[in-house]
Amino acid sequence: MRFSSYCFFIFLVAISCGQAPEKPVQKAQKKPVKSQFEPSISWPEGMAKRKENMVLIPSGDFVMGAVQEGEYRREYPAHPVHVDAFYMDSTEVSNADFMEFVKATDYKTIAEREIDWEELKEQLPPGTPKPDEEALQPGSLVFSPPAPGVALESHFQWWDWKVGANWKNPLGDETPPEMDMELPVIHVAYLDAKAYCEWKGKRLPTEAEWEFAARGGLDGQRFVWGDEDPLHNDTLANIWQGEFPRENSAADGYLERAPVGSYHPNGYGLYNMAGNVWEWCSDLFHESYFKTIDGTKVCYNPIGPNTSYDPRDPYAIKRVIKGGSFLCHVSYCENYRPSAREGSSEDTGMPHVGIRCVEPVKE
Ligand SMILES: [Ca+2]
Ligand SMILES: [Ca+2]
Repeated sequence: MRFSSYCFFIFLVAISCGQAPEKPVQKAQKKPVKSQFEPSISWPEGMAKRKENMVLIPSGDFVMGAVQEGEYRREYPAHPVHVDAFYMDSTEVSNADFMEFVKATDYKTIAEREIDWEELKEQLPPGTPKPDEEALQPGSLVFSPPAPGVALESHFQWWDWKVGANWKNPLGDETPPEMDMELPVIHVAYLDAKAYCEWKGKRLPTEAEWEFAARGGLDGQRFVWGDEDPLHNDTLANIWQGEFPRENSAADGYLERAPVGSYHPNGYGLYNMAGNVWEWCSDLFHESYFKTIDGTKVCYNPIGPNTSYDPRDPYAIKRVIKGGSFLCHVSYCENYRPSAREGSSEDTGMPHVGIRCVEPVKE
């Protein structure tokens, strides 16, 4: 078991509105990425378009990746992809959903387990000194806005390791607050998310499934609702308004998480595919994965690369996360676009990363 939550703390490596910006803040007109590919969507006949809290995502072809110039390097090149039909949870997994799982199984998330130094040091460069015992107690990372005047050259300045932080106690308070069961579960690692989905008889989406579903039938658009920039409309998604990471006006109604099912759903009836909390996918994260794909042919149901590599954090094994979170703002990152893709260490829970499951369509 890796414990890269702690590696993350040691090496000052972060995700999300949590990574160094790769492109300048600018809202200039950008040119569309050219594609000769014609998208298509086909609804399977005789399939229920809804079941329980899931919606049917039809099979279809789409252009995966950046829809215009100027996005992050890892979103290029855009390429044609086909995904088969599947059902997807219409909302992020809530605390109530996760509580049901924990009560039935006595499951402990990784953030609730002791950190084994012997295991941890295998993931660290030789000679890394053993940290204080306190730092090896169960915990997770919490968002902590830096004080005025502090330079912002490192995202380390807004992430703190907090003993006792976990999905039931997001800030690691001495007296945990009463849980809001309608909020999306957080501080869950990929391995926790996978365990939850499997218990439900479901699985995590592939990155291709997630992105196809997020587009909601609007192929070639920058956002899940179309082209309107959420900088100019506070009703579209739960993201950050103001100057990241110090000032959040919460003009969209939420400083942190919004209840699952908030805001308008996308074209398939999926809520919060942009913002609120990131969502785990099953694919390993490789920064250059798209460059290895033959874009002259349609790629059928891709499941991602065989290896993980993030040049910003080369020691970690990462999985793809999609959708961005309440911490995303274009002044630092713009990860609430459906083509945006990030990697997060598979054994690391974060206060802005959650879960959404899918289920195959049984013929
Ligand atoms: Ca917000
Ligand atoms: Ca989300």
